[in-house]
Amino acid sequence: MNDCIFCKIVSGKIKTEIVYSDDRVVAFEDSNPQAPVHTLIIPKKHVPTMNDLEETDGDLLGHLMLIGKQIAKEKKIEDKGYRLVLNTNREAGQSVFHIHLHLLGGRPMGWPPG
Ligand code: DGP
Repeated sequence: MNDCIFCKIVSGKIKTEIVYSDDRVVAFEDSNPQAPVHTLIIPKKHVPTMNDLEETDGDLLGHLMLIGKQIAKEKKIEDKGYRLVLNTNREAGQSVFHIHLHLLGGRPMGWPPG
């Protein structure tokens, strides 16, 4: 999508610190971190929301989660704890309409989330 910020990060038009990249996903640091570790893992293909995923995207979604786990290990928060969060639509706080998994950690977190 031409006007999608995250597609521009995928294509390299917008420069950001890339933490991980492969043929299907890219991970980079969130520009407005909410925790000491706040990394976003996104699919390279443009999918606006969770609601747009199809049965055939199951492997992709699983891959996003597994890369989140891998980065949590690299950032040494795997034992203390971390969250993998995927906001869907406005009421849940989604502001960028290209799905992204938030990896959050490095501090204690409350529940339920605000
Ligand atoms: P959400 O509110 O769940 O849609 O999360 C969007 C996140 O994306 C938010 O935490 C800030 C981050 N973000 C938005 N634009 C950019 C950008 O251009 N670069 C980076 N690195 N992060 C961005």
